[in-house]
Amino acid sequence: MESVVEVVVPPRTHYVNATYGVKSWLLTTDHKRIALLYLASVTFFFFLGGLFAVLIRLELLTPQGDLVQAETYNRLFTMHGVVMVFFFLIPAIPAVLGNFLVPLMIGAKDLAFPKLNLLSWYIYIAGASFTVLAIVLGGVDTGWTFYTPYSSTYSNGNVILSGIGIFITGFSSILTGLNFIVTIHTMRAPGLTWFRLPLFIWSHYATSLIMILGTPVIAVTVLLLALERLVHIGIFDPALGGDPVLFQHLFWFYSHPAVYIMVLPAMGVISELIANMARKNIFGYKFVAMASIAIAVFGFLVWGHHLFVSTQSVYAGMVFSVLSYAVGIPSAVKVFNWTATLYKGSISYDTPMLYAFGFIGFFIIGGMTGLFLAALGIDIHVHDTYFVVAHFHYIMVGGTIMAYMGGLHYWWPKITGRMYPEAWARFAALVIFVGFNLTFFPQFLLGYMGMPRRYYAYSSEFQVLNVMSSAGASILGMGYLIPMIYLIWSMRYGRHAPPNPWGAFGLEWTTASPPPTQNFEKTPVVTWEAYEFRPREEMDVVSVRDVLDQTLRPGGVRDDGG
Ligand code: HEM
Ligand SMILES: [Cu+2]
Repeated sequence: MESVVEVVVPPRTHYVNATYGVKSWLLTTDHKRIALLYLASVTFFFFLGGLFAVLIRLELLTPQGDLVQAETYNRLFTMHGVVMVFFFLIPAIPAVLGNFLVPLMIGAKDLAFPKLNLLSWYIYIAGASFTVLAIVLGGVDTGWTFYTPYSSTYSNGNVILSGIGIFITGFSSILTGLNFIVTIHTMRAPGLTWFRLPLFIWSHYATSLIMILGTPVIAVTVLLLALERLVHIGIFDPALGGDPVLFQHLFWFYSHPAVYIMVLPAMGVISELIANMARKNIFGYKFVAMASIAIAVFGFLVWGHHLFVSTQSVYAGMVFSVLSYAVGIPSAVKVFNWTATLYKGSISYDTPMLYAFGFIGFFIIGGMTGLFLAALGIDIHVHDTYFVVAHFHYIMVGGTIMAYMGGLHYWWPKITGRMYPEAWARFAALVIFVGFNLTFFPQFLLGYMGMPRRYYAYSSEFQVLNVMSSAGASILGMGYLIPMIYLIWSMRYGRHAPPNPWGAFGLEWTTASPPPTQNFEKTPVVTWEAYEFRPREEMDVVSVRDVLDQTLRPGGVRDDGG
C-alpha cells in the first residue's frame, strides 16, 4: 500500500522522558507510568511462580518422591497457584494493558481517578509483600483453594499471612475496576458512543463489574478463615456448629467469576488483534460486546460446578451443570465470531497474530474440556485429577498468557516507542506453542487414566507422560525467557516505532509512540464506527490511517519524516 520507506522521527518529549528520577515514577499519577510499574511487578511474580513450577515438574520426573519432602511439595504447588492466580493472572492484562490503554482507546487524558490508580498499585505491592513474607517464612501448604478444615484447623503453614496478602490485594482489584467503570462511563471522547467502543473496552468493562461485585466475597471469606483459625468462631468447624463446605461455596462464589476476570480481558485483546490484523470489522460486533457482559453476569451462577463431589445435593448439582453449559454459549459466540472475522480477511502473520491463533485453539480445548467437567457423570470420574489441571492451564496459560503476550507485542511499539525484533518474536511464539502443548496435553491423558493432582509421588505407569510434561515445561520456560530478553533489549536498541506501525484502527494509534503525558494534543472527535476498515480498493484512495491522521495529527510530530 505504501511505497515510501518510513523514516521515523521519535517525538521529543513523551510520558517516559517527561520527568526524571525515582520519585517521578513512584509518585506518578500518569496511567501509562502506573501500567509500567505493574508490568515490572507482575513480571516479577510471573517468574517467581514459574520458579515453583520448575521445582514441581522436577519432582514429578520420577514416580518416587525423591527431590523434596511431601510437605515441601504441598507448599510448592500452593505457592505456585497463589502467586500465579492472585499476583499475576488477575492483574496482568487489566492492570498493565488495561491501565495503559483504556484512557488512550477512549480518547481521554487519564483514568477518572489517577491518584486512586496509584493507590491501587501500592495496595497491590502491600498485599504482595505479605504473601512474599509468608513464602519466605516457609510458605503455605493448603492449595490455592485454602479448603477448610485443613486450612482452618490442621495446616501448620502461614495461612493467615497469605490470607492477609490476598485480602489486601483484593482492594487493588476493586479500585481498579471502579476506576475503569467510571472512566468508561464519563470520559469517552465526543462521538465515541457505546457501540463504537473497541471490544477491548467492553471486555474491561465486564471484567470491572466482576472485580467490584466478586472481590468483596473473597475478602470476607479469607477474613472468616483467619477468625476461625485465630479465635475459633465456629463458622467452618462442625464441632463448633460450623460447616466446612460453606467455605467451598464462599470460595468458588468468588473464584469462578475470578476465572473470568482472568480470561475476559484476554478476550478483549484477541478481538483487537483479530480485527486489526485481519483488517476487518469484527463479525457480529454487538454480539461480541454483549457476550462479555453475559459472561460476567452468568459467571456468578455456576460456582457449584466445583462442588459436584462435595456434600452439595445432586439436584443442585444438576442445576449448576445446566447453568455451566449456558455460560459456554457466550464464549462460543466469541470464538465463532472471531473465526468468521478471519474469513476472507487480509491476514497478517506478525507475532501478535500468532499468539491470537494460539489463543483461539487453546481456548477451544480449554473451554470444551470445561464442558466435559460440567457434566456430572464425567466430573465424578475426573474431579481432582490431572484432567482438571490440564483444563484450567489450557485456559489460563494457553488463553490468558497467550493473549497477554500477543497484546504486549502488539502494543509494545506504543508503550515503548520501539519495535521488537520480529524474527526472534516469531521464533519465541513457536517455542511457546510447542512447549505449552507438550507440557499440558499429556496431563489430560494422565487425568483420564486416573492420576490424582497434588501428589508428589505416583505409580510408575504414569511416568512416560510425566516426563513428556516436564520436558515440555523446560521448552515453555525457554519460550518465556526469550521475549524477556529481546523486549528489554528493544527498549534501548529497537527500531523507532511510528505512531501506527500496524496500520491499525483505534484512537491509541492516532497519537505519538510513546504518547505524550496528556495522551492527545487535542481531544479527538470520533466520527467513525469501531474497526471501520474498507475494502482494499477504497483504502488505496483514502486509507483509514490517512483519515485518522488528518483528523488527529499528533502535535508537531510527523511519522513519515516529512
Ligand atoms: C466454558 C466454560 C467453563 C466451564 C464449563 C468450566 C468448568 C469447570 C469445572 C466443572 C471445573 C471443576 C472441575 C473439578 O474440580 O472437578 C473447572 C475447574 C476449573 N476451571 Fe473451568 N470451566 C470453564 C472455563 C474456565 C475458565 C475460563 C477458566 C480460567 C480462566 C477456568 C479455570 C478453572 C480452574 C482454575 C479450575 C480448577 C480449580 C481448582 O480446583 O483448583 N475454567 N472448570
Ligand atoms: Cu468454575
